[in-house]
Amino acid sequence: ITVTHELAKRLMEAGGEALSGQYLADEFGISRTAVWKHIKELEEKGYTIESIKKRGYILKEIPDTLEPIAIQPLLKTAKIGQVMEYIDSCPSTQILAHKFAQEGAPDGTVVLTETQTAGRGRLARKWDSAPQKGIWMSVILRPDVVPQKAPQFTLVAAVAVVRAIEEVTGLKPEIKWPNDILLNGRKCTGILTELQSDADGIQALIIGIGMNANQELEDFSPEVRDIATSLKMMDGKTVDRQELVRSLLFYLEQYTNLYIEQGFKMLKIMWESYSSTIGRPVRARMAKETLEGIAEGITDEGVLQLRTNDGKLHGIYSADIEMKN
Ligand code: BTX
Repeated sequence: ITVTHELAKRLMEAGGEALSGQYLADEFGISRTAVWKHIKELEEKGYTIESIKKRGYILKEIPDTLEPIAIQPLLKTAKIGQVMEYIDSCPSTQILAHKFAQEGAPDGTVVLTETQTAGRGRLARKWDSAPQKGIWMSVILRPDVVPQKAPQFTLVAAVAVVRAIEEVTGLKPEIKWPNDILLNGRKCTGILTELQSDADGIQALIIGIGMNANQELEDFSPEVRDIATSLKMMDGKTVDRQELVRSLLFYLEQYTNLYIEQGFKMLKIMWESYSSTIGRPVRARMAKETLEGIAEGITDEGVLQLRTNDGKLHGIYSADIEMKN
């Protein structure tokens, strides 16, 4: 953490109160001129800082960027996001995260970008990632669990996403098994969990989260306009993306810890309470077949239980789910 980082942190924490140049100089053990230089550096990054004679510096506005300097100071996690890689534009944060993981990036490393040129969903589908409008993020985790448990992290992440959206916007999203977060039946977030494993087990889990935050309808490509929505489109309010990232990382840490320590039981209850799938008639499209029936629940392993009309109960590990009316 650099002095500029620390300075940004102090100004953010001051919550609109002035901090004097002398106070800051003493805190950091540098001269007041040096403090002023760091203030200028923040201003060049787009921070609006008011300096008032005899009183000091007040932070007025932070630019709408997902740079670590704008996120980390108020981050309430012990692990996730303590290392953050930020890049203005990239093909896909998943690709980058895989590379960083192979190079030894620590547990909890977060990769963030403003836009992706080749954002991806499951089965090589495209993920629309409008510049500066969403949260396009991959989180590297190195949990000590067997590879079979990897899909459950998608469910755990889904609960974290819902909690973060609720906390920051007050909106009430639903989860569609396994990885869609919906508002009014439209997708506002997608989650993609990928795995690096070898004979010793999981080397890294790469959890990709794509959240539509501030898009207007025209910001989406025509192919997804009928199925997608953003938080802003739901309540007309521009959401603070930095706060959303912080909240998301906080809950992701809470719930992945809970999962690793206590298993899926508690999270299953939470997941089911947010689910739009359970208890409803659905159609499950899988690679080889399509089944219709009632989604009765998920198992402790996160497997969807689907009862078809002939009374048989099927365990579904991976599928696209359509709701039937
Ligand atoms: P999925 O396969 O469940 O969903 C992909 C489908 O969702 C697409 O085929 C399209 O119909 C629709 N779609 C595409 N873009 C959007 C969007 N922005 N909003 C709503 N619907 C959309 C879901 O896969 C997993 C997505 C993970 C995305 C993150 S972003 C950060 C990370 N990097 C990366 O390349 N992927 C992940």
